[in-house]
Amino acid sequence: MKLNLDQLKDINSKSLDLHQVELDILSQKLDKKGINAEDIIKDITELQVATPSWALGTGATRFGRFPGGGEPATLEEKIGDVGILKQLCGQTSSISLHIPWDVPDNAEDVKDLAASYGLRFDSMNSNTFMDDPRGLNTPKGLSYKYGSMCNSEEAIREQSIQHNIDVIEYGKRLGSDSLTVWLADGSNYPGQANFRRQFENVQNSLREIYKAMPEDWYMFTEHKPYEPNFYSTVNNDWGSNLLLAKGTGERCLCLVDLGHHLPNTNIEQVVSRVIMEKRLAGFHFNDSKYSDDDLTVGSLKPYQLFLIFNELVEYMKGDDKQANELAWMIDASHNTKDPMEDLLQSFDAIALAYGQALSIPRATLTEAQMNNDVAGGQEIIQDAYRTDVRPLVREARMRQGAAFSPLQAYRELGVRKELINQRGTRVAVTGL
Ligand code: PSV
Ligand code: MN
Ligand code: MN
Repeated sequence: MKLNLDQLKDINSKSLDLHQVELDILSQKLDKKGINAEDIIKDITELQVATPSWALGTGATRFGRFPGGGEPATLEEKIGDVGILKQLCGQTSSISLHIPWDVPDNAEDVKDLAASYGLRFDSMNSNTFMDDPRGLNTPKGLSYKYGSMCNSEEAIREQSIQHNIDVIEYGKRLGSDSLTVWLADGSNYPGQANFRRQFENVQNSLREIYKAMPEDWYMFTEHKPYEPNFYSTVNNDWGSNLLLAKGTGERCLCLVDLGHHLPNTNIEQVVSRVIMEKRLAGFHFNDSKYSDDDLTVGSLKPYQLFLIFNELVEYMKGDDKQANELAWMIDASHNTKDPMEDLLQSFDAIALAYGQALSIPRATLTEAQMNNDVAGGQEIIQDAYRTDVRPLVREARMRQGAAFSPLQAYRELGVRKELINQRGTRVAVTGL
């Protein structure tokens, strides 16, 4: 399904009068701080965030699932949904696949289909946290119940290495250039496993996978302190992640998933440290109140998101660069919302936090910091956070032919209804 751009324009036209007034006032306000609104609009336009294939279907908890209908069942349909998101918000132009959930039957055809929507393939995600019922991630038929790369059995470690190599092969054919490795590996009870032995097994396995990567590929390792193992995980925090990355190779980088930190962790400081070591892969954006990644980006801790972007903007506008482009992705799944609506809200929240961080007068902030002006520094940061940059985000979208309000346009155009008409109310199990 492709949207009718004229209809989108008509919907936008209803909001244009007031929008122009708001945009002018904001531009003048920013100008007073020495900030050019046009520059921010350009930067927002360029920030493209990947859509994960597994966020397009309704998520679940272990207590149940409440799918809404019209969900994509095939990789082709998932690509179609990302195409719609791109038309609506202009902020996503790639899709990230999870193998074995998204094994392409014919990678070349799938690549062409994506290109017809203006999409490419972002990082490839391997999956050794479950045994695929079809055996697609267990080439030797062995279970990952007690871990994959950390496993005490060599054959299981070899199997998980092989699975990752298979994922690289799919990715090569699709035109991806990175592999994301998230491991569920760890233990559920004290005494179950030896921390050091597990870590060394994972480290050695990652080195084997790294050797199989093309020379222009990156490997991203993703840390997580709990779940599905609840006593210990091998890659538990950014420190372990950095150790693994450094022990693996130059092109192994640390991915930061916002839902994978213990309560009250200063994530923006983690980001700063990892950047300092030139090992930041990028992000899995989401939000959470208690744990993991199941709430919409920016829905609970928008100030934290803004502070993270503050660190990122400092890096992006600075001279001391890493060799890699940062990888931006959403990683969330929702039990009670239309997944497409949730993604549109997420893209919006990311653009807003980025726009706010771009509106910080950096030289003035540095001056306040150098003069130990504590309240002054805080004021500068808070002033940027309290600036309503929505007119800039809307302008960035409309200049690309996308929607003034993507969520409103999605509803007015009856997209979900149309998808249900086409696909029915079937339940598409896309992953977790
Ligand atoms: C694990 O919680 C995670 O964040 C990893 O990125 C997985 O690939 C993703 O969720 C999907 O389950
Ligand atoms: Mn993640
Ligand atoms: Mn997660």
